[in-house]
Amino acid sequence: MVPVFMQAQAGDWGVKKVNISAFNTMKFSQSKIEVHPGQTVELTLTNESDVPRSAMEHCWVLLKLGVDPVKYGNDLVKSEKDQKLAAALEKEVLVSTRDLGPRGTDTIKFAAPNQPGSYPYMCDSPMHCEDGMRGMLIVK
Ligand SMILES: [Cu+2]
Repeated sequence: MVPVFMQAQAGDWGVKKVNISAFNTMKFSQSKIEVHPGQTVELTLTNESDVPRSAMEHCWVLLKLGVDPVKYGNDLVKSEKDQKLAAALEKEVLVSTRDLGPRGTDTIKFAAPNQPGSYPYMCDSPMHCEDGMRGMLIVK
């Protein structure tokens, strides 16, 4: 139960601007982002790669609380031949950028979840998350 005086503050945090670079070392430039419950987040992802799009794409996907990002990434590969699994996985995503080719950039604006906790984010290209392309959006 959130005290009433705290509820009144929700949404008054201002916009949190976040810039994240995606590198071909299978890392994001940030593995931790801190936001307030319900805060507006303006997130820009830039793919710093010059590897051709056919070989390397990056994106930023925010998953629901409690979803294992590595399992999600592996299931996503399997879901290419499994529509039921694909539909189930769609429900585990809160928000995502587009898939970006070399030097690509995308900005998304969304409201952070209201429920405090650590929300996993990841790149959903095959094996990228497992190889380290992930982090946590911490709502507190
Ligand atoms: Cu990636």
